[in-house]
Amino acid sequence: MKKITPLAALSLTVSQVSAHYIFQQLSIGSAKYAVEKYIRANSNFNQPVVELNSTDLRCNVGANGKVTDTVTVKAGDKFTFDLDTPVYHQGPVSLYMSKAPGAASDYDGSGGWFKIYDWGPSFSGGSATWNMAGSYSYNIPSCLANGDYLLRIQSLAIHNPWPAGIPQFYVSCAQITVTGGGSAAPGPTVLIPGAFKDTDPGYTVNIYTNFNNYTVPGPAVWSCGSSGSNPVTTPGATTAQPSTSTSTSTAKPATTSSSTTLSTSTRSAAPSTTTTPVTCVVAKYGQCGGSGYIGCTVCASGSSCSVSNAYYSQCL
Ligand SMILES: *[C@@H]1O[C@H](CO)[C@@H](O)[C@H](O)[C@H]1NC(C)=O
Ligand SMILES: *[C@@H]1O[C@H](CO)[C@@H](O)[C@H](O)[C@H]1NC(C)=O
Ligand SMILES: [Cu+2]
Repeated sequence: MKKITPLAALSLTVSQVSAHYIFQQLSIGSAKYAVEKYIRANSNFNQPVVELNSTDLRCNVGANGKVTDTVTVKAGDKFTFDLDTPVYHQGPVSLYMSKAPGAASDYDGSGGWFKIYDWGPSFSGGSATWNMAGSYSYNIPSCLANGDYLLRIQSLAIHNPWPAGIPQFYVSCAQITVTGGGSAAPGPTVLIPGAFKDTDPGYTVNIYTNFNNYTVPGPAVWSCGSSGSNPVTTPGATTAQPSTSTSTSTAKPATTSSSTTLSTSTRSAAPSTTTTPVTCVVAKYGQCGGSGYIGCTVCASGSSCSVSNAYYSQCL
């Protein structure tokens, strides 16, 4: 006879659900939708995901595409994620996107993810402040190719320093259809799980001791001014500064030199030289191939291009 899971254990779990927070409500422009409308509903209330190797890191526990509705957003337009309770754990908040091979509602998030923004810390007088808010707004990159995407927001809570504490990921995904965009190839992209490691300085850091600099985990931030295939720097420690570009640019391959990108970087992905590299190189863990991928396929030395699935090959 099968052993029955004690119900006591289950009810204990339920009663342990304490108030954390969750990104639960989406707005497009000034239109604010109902809670969980266009945002994938999760099954763990407002608790975090802590396992770095879990597919729950993509869109949260139980958020596997049962939301059938997808909202249309014009490239360049503003979106907002509202929380049930404002973020109150220190750590960066980041925005990611991943293009669905078909409908966003059918997509499991197994393809490549690129990052479009980080809210990192500001350091001043030996201490850091984080942008802990009840809502976070940004704009869909105006050069982004049309189609269905998952739009993912993540608060990485590092208030209980590793390894005694385990950083917590508060994540939600919205299902969007981008229209009026360009033809940029965003990158670098990463897989989730895989993008975050317990060796990342931004994961293991103790924010209470000698905390003077911070590198937000994950790939470099991509924007319409940065190439999808060259190493780019991360505007990590900037204040919230949504792109206000309204240019619905004409189709233009993302080969722009990174010389005009923001230089408020806290990351030194590549020495910033004044000369443009002759050949492209994808950093380790970056995307180097996959269906629809048109970026660089040369992996940094010490890594080689390995097929993860039909949509994604990664330098490993
Ligand atoms: C994830 O890591 C934990 C801890 O190392 C391990 O117990 C678990 O089996 C792993 N799960 C997967 C899906 O690899
Ligand atoms: C701070 O900078 C040092 C030197 O570049 C680096 O080794 C360290 O990983 C950084 N810390 C964080 C938390 O990013
Ligand atoms: Cu919490």
